[in-house]
Amino acid sequence: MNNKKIPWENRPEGCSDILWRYSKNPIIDRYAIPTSNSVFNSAVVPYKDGFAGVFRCDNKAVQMNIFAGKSDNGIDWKIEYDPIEMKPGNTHMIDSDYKYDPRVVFIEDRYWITWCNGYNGPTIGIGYTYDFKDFYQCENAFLPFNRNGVLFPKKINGRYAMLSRPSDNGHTPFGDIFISYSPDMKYWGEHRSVMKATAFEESGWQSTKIGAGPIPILVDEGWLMIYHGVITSCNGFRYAMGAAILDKEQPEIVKYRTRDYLLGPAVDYEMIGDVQNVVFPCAALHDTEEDKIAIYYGAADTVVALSFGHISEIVKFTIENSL
Ligand code: BMA
Repeated sequence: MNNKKIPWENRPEGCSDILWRYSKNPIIDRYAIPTSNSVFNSAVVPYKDGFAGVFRCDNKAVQMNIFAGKSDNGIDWKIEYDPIEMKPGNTHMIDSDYKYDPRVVFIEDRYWITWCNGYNGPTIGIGYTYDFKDFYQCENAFLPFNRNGVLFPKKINGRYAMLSRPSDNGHTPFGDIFISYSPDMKYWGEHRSVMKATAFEESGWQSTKIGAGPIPILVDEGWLMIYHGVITSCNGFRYAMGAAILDKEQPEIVKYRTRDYLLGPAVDYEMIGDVQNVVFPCAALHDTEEDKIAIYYGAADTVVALSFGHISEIVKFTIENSL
């Protein structure tokens, strides 16, 4: 990997929140490339001397696709003007009516990408790249309908592991997080339930549906998983983010899970946009030694924003405010 510092800004004076926003948010504008209507729900990783990413750019026909990008500092991004063209990976080329909400993770020798793939409805697409130039598309992980496929950064008990959220073909008024395992990134099974939406009176913000966000991070207490939770209000869905800690060896076991959200839509670019009141985390950069995390999230389905926190504080808060 690299020694590049992750983006960072100290907690503002007088703020006691566990996560705080970057003062120059949003970091990526909706018109970041000439064809885009919106750029949001995107994923970044350390790459060579800087960072690389896969970005969700909906075009002005509002067709959803994913685009590669590079950055020196993790904040200023140069996104390719053309969408990623996939070549066949571990199968012949399969249909993809649309691609959105990518996640990216380095495992063993390459960067794996998962996304919501349009194949007779949404399901989880899988691909890989070594260099963010050539991309290879593999078998879909699951049958439709499914969204929010998030890989763990290493094999667990010798198998790849992926979180996902079975859904419907529309805007899905339900949704729990499951885990599945694979020996080869092609065949997925041993599907287990991980975490459900909550009872409204226990924790309203995550009572309609939940979905994994960034790649889980290994900490002493287990896998730190940042996720989104949704409440149905008179005005429709509201997306906030929280954290959970999953067992290291058996991630289907939830050890702790926040009752309170860590960051909810509260500033203009999160509350106003193509879809109001959405914060949707898809990636995080972290520095364990410095105890820092930078979480990338889509705001109002329109732009990309950045928030910061200390890993130890998120873990402590999750344990002390657990459901
Ligand atoms: C989900 C997905 C996300 C989107 C969210 C809020 O179903 O489509 O891409 O951010 O809804 O609109």
